[in-house]
Amino acid sequence: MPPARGPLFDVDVPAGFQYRNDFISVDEETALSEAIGQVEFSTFEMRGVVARRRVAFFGRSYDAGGASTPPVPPFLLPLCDRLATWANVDTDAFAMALINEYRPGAPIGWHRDAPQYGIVAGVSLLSPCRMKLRPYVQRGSTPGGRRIASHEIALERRSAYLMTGESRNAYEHHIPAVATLRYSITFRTVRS
Ligand SMILES: O=C(O)CCC(=O)C(=O)O
Repeated sequence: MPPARGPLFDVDVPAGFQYRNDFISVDEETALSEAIGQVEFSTFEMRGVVARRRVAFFGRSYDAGGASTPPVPPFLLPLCDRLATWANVDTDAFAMALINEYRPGAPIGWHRDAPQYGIVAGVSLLSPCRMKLRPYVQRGSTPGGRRIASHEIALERRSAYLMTGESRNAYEHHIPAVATLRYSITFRTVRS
């Protein structure tokens, strides 16, 4: 049976996906981008390939290849707090944060977030992009070939999304190459 879907205004999204425009103000976007400008980014390998985006992990991260990660920096805490209120979890529950830096031409490939994580909350800075989603199937369990997206959502700059439930667990997502610099800030609850 195909996964259930939920309506979002006039956009069809998988159940459990929520989206809000203007989640942060222009001034907040400027302040966050300036602070991110001081962050040290690293390269990241996805399935053995060095990604074109760069990353900065904080808190209880399972993606840093065993390297210890610094605590979530103070400049991210008000945003974490606001997203936690929206997600209806304690701020402390968002124990992991990731900043992705997408320079022009950088995408993020199809993936489902690591199973150690629960809810994913993300904010987009500086540049819009499109997020594509499709039902997740175990790699190698279906014949090869191109699988198309079942959903496509415009993520405006200063917007936020929440991925929970079906959209988080039964779907994978991908962002095609961006045209201009984009940062995303994502927080994840961590399963103990
Ligand atoms: O840039 C985004 O909003 C998506 C980030 C993402 O999918 C990830 O970090 O796993």
